[in-house]
Parts: sequence; structure tokens; C-alpha cells
Amino acid sequence: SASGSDYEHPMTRFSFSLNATDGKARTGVISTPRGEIRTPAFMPVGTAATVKAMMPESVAATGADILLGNTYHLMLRPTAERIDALGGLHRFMNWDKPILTDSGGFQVMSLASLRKLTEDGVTFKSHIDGSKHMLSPERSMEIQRLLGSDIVMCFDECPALPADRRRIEESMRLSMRWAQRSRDAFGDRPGYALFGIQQGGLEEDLRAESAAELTKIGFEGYAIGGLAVGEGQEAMFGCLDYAPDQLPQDKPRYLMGVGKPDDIVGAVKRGVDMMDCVLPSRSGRTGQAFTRHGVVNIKNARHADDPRPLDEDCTCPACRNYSRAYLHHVYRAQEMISGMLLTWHNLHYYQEIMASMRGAIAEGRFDAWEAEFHAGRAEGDI
Ligand code: PRF
Ligand code: ZN
Repeated sequence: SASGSDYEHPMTRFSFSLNATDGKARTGVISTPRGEIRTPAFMPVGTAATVKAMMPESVAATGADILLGNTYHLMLRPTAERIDALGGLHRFMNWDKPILTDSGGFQVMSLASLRKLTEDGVTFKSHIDGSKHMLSPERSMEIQRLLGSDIVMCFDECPALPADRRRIEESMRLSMRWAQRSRDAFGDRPGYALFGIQQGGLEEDLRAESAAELTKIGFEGYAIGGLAVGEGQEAMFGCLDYAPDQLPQDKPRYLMGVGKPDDIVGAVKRGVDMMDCVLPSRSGRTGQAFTRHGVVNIKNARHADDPRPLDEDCTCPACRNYSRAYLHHVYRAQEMISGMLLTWHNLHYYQEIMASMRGAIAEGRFDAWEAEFHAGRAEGDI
């Protein structure tokens, strides 16, 4: 590309090193030319070239090492070609740390209309203006290259659950053919990484077949796709009891689109290194705060006169400088600062969980850490 190419000859290649394991839980570091990603890592979602309601420097201040961006949204608006001409996604959104981009297929299935799926790829109509578009493994690789994404995801298909085994099997095999085409189209790009995506629903043998196919092709990292699509936590954990073990030990494992704090802890316990989810940022804008004691719904009238902070132990700006009464007021008044403060708190809390898990794994006390995490947490709202 003519622009966005600050790293044509990177001194740092893409690499992953494990520092410690505790049971199946792992801690390590992914090194990239844009900086290091401490694992287990939580990636805030920056779908439309912004983590909604947050300045990029604030996102970094919460402890995030990497953001997630979306091929689907950015190809429609403002387009990958425009972002490339403006110097790439990092410069465009003023985020100089690593960016991982999802490949688009999953978002087409949940957001676009008039979708048509063939061996070649998918055609669809934009959810923004109804215009017609196409995505294929080759086009997705091109868009993610134009964006300047550091970690590129294979183009895959993710069936909604429940689905019958036949459908899961056909879809997984299509995704594996697309994984090979993604690998071929990505080419050799030192300093950048391509991650494969395991599919296969809740079928252990299909997950194993998918993992074997991906490993044979060879990727810099491996994602677990097709989970958190309506199966529930128990079924997801059942799958995570074997799925990470089917993937290479020496490469990062990324669980896509997960989740609530207890989902994340359960995934790390089972050998997952990276996760992303809209939950902390989206919930922040809808008045839900995650705390060590449980979920706080700030819109609830019982906060109206409460001078206490959201969480007395939290060091984020929302908790250090404002009362629950203030947060309740600005939420009710639909003031912009409401989404800003609650998003900051939620992202800060998620990153605290990650940092705390990394420390516990490094010191071999993950089980005790997990017991303490679950103790004193309410199931419902607090
Ligand atoms: N594939 C891709 N993106 C995803 C998923 C997937 O299976 C999921 C499933 N939770 C979230 N995002 N490409
Ligand atoms: Zn806080």
C-alpha cells in the first residue's frame, strides 16, 4: 500500500512467548512491531474506528494493549480505501498500539440483509444504506491489509446455535477451505499475523477436525469461533473443556466475542489467551456497571441519593470523583458523560481482572484467585 506502511521492515516480528502456566491457565506476551500484548488479554471493541464514548488515550489508561476493529463496518463506512489513503486505521483513529480486525463474515450474518452465501463468499446489502457488497476470503484479506491491521482474522462462517450436526459440519468445512484461501491471499507479511478460526459447534470431533486442518495450514494464532452464539455458559464451558487443547500449545488462542466477567475467568481457566466483547462498552452506555460485587444498574431509583462511589475499591475516574447519585442523575438526564464514565469504569474493571489473573497465574495461585473472584458476587443486580 502507498500509505499506512510505517512497518515495512519491522525489527520486531510477530511472536508469542509463554511465561507461566497454572493448570490449563497461561500467561505470556505477544510481541508485535506496535508493542507488546500481555496475555491473558481483553480487547475492547472499536467497531467504527472508535471505542464508543472513549478517547484512545483513555482506553490505553484502562490498561488495554490492543483493540478490535471490524472489517464489515469500516468497509461500508468510511471504506478501507479511504482509511488507507489517510494513512491506515492506527493514524486515522489515533491508536498506535496493536489492532486486531475481525474478518466480516460474522457481522454480515448478524447485521446485513439479503445475504447470499456461495463457495466464493457472501454478497449482502448494507445495514446503513442498502447498497450491495461482496466479501470473500481474498477481499477480506485485502480490506484488513488496507486498514493496516496487525492481527488479521481468517474469513469464516459462524452458524447460529442450535443447528443440526450436518449444517455445522458443512459450514465448518467451508470455513476450512476459506481458511486456506485466507492464508494464500494474506501472503508473507513480516510483523503482521494471520489467525485461523476453529469452528464445529459443540461437536468435539468436528472441533478436532477443524483444529487439525488449521494446524496443517499453519497460522500465527488460533481463534475459537462459533461459541457465545446462544448455547449458554454451561455448554460453552463444556466445549472449552476440550477445544483449546486441540490447538497448538505454542500459539495464542483467542475466544471470539466473550463475554461477561465470569465467562472470561472460566475461559482463561480452560486455556484461552485473548478475548473481545462489546459488553463493557455497550453496557456502559445502557447504564450497567460491572463491579467485584456484581452488576449495578445505575438507572435504579435507589441510587438517587447515594453519596457513595460505584465501587469504593475502584481507582477509575468514575469511582474516584463521582457519587452513585451523580452517575444516576447524568444517566437519567441522558448526558453524554454518563456513557463516558460508565464505559471507563467497565473497561477499567475488565482490565483489572485480566491483570489480576496474569499475576495469579504467574505466581501459581489461580485456583485461590478464582475462588476469591466468585466469593461475594451477587447473581442478580446489586
Ligand atoms: N467468527 C468470527 N467472528 C466472530 C465469531 C466467529 O465465530 C464470534 C462467535 N462468538 C464472534 N465474532 N469471524
Ligand atoms: Zn470504577
